[in-house]
Amino acid sequence: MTKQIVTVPDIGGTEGAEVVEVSIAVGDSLEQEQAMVVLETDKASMDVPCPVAGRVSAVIVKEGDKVSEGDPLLELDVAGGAETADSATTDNTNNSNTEAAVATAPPAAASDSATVSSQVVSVPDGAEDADIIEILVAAGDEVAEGDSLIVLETDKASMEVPAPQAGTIVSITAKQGDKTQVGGELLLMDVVSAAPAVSSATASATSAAVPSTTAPSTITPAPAPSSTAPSEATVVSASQSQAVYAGPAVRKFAREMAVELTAVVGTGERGRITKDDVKAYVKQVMSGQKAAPAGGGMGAGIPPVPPVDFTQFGEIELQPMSKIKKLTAANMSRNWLNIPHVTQFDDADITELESFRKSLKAEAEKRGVKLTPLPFLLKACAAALVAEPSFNVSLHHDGEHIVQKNYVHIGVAVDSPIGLVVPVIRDVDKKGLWELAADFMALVNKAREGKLAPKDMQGGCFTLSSLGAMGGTGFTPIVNAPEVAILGVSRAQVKPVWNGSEFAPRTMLPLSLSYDHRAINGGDAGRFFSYLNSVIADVRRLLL
Ligand code: CAO
Repeated sequence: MTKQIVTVPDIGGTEGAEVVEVSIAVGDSLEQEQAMVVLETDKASMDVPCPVAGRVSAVIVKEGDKVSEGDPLLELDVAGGAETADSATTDNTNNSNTEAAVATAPPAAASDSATVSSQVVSVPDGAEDADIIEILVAAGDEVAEGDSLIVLETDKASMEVPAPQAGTIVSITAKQGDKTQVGGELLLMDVVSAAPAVSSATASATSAAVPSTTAPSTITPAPAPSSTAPSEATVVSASQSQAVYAGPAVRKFAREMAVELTAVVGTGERGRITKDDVKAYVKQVMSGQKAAPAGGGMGAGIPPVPPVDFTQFGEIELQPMSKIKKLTAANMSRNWLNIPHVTQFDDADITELESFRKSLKAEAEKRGVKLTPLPFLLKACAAALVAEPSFNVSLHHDGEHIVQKNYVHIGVAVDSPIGLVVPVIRDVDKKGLWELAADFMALVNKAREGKLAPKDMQGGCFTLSSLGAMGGTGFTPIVNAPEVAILGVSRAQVKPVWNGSEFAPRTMLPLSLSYDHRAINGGDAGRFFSYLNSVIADVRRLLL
């Protein structure tokens, strides 16, 4: 048994590749070619396979480390005299680097006179039969050495073909959607080189498997993976779903932006995620159209619902979503994902309230207002918010404070032709029933005519959402952040209620109170709800 250090293989001359995944641990028995570590440069991700079978005795690198060719990755106990599959191990006993053949490759001939020559960039070794999925340059473009030219994709991985030298693109032979062939021409470029033959830059970008004996006018740049890595850049890491299709540069960009790629919808071919898709996702999160995950980063780890081609099941038509609908969808998911909801249910006895309301109907008509149960409920909620101020708060964005409000503005969810809107009635605690009914009617009319101004929908402390006119026995409303609670109202029904000696017919109103459990605890909610119910059951209490 000998100890061997496994080092970073030839990675196309890249310095400081990032260790993005370490998939082995001390004590693991590794097969030859088994993936151990995933490295990522700005051009490609690659699995580093184990060059020889053995047992891991030490893991030298950790995720996030930056490594270059020859740096130690791990130490292996190898059965005596085992031959390494390639140059990626160093015998610990004599520390001789078996990559000498690569390291000592003859330097390119120097030349004093710079010449411009046309160079063909061909399909990299090992990238045959890949799809050409993106052409990143056009004729006339100037590129620097290492700039990505073309993106290829096999069924396992995608890779970017880098420019082997700085130069100007002359023509593009490759076509998006084509399949690559062994040594097939991708594009032609003019390069300025110190020598007409393959330059040292080319030599460093050429892997050991692509010797510098390649015809001088043809450059076959190795995509970042070396001959010791699989022939394609493996872009699927353990932390990101196998279903994610994205190039290495996009993955790197996504990591920099803390975006979990599983949450991004790809618009490229076969759902491939492009940099623009990541940017669009970030934009949506920043503008509040998409839920920012609770953890603060972009990646909530919640996989998106995969797109479905509904035409395979029958005829469909695509209808555009209104702006309000899109905004509601974004706000609902933001609130649903960010707020730990609790919903409590109760039935309020509105028998007396209903007879009082009916007794006021004639007067309401005279005043030109419609008196539904809602203005009464608004008044009762305002009283409960005053009695239980723990509900009249918002969580401060610094995470250190609670904002206690000394005003009582209440929003009412209105189902309008353009979508769900929530106009806010101000100072509900200070207004009488008639004034509230009139304010409410005015706002509902404005909402239905699509005339609400942004200020009409701002500043709410609490929301009332009534589906009472439509039916239903209960629902769980979603808290309308930054508020911390919402009351759902369902359809009142006459029910037999035990009064201690007999069942009496009572009009019972089903209520559901959802609250943000970060701001409100169960005790507060219990007190708020029972006070609310007591006021609804006997509106004379509003005078107390
Ligand atoms: N139980 C029984 N009847 C009720 C009732 C209840 N809980 N609430 C209202 N009614 C009655 C009213 O009294 C009225 O009958 P009368 O004309 O005989 O008095 C009738 O139902 C129609 O009421 P309305 O709809 O005109 O008025 P409203 O005050 O109840 O509601 C509004 C107004 C704007 C809140 C409502 O129309 C609406 O848009 N609700 C949708 C809310 C919503 O979509 N919420 C989102 C759900 S998920 O969070």
